[in-house]
Amino acid sequence: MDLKPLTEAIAKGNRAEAVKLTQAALEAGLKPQDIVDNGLVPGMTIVGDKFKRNEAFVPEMLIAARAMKESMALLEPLLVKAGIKPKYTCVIGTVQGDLHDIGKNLVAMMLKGANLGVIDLGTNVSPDKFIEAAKTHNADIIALSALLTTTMPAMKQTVEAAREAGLNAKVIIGGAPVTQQFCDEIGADGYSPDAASAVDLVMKLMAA
Ligand code: B1M
Repeated sequence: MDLKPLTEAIAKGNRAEAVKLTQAALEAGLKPQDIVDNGLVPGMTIVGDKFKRNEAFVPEMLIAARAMKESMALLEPLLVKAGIKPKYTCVIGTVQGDLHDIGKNLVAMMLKGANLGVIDLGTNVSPDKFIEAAKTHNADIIALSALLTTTMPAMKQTVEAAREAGLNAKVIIGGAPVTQQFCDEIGADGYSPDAASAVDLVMKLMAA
């Protein structure tokens, strides 16, 4: 079965069509993992690429992510049953003192869209909470978001805490006031300017 129409339904955020085509793909005997990798993920990639080129905006991303979520609801129980887990796990949160979560949620959605396991710790997350969650979930990535210049130091503290704990996880950072220069200064493993590029960054770090 051709999965291109499913990819298009995700990219357009057409929930009903995405669910129908996911069901049809299952009935045609396709493996759930193949449906995720070759049907759903490419749909989110299309939206992410458009977002990077300023051809799509936050609402389009949210609508596509919702379609992906509904299709995943059909596939997830089957993936769990087959013992298939996402290849990489990421814990994500907005750093201590900071309650902004719109950008962080978009990053989480894009990472989920790329089929990563995402544990969202919410907002106002202390360095200790990040480290504890990274240990509990054996995270490959710790993703920190900050929207306030006053909370950027909490990113530095979290990077330091991750290093002190001897974690192998890569720490990535982002948010409107954050820059590559700041990333270099605090010794984080990577910076991404937007949610779609965060996926590229994670894939690059995991491949390295
Ligand atoms: Co606040 N706020 N806010 N705010 N707020 C800003 C950030 C501000 C720039 C407004 C301004 O003064 N012009 C300013 C910060 C100034 C500064 O520090 N330089 C500010 C302030 C001062 C405050 C308060 C202190 C106001 C007050 O109470 N006096 C207060 C702080 C509360 C707190 O956090 N402790 C506050 C509160 C709030 C609301 C609660 C009202 C609300 C947040 C609601 C929510 O998030 N649930 C809010 C909002 C909405 C904003 C603005 C208007 C919009 C932020 C946003 O969601 N943008 C913002 C002004 C603005 O940006 N125009 C402002 C959309 C979002 C999609 O973009 O989050 O940048 P962004 O995410 C992008 C990228 O940055 C990147 O990807 C996303 C998508 O591409 N990205 C990552 C984000 N995280 C990433 C992580 C990554 C990679 C990429 O890797 C891990």
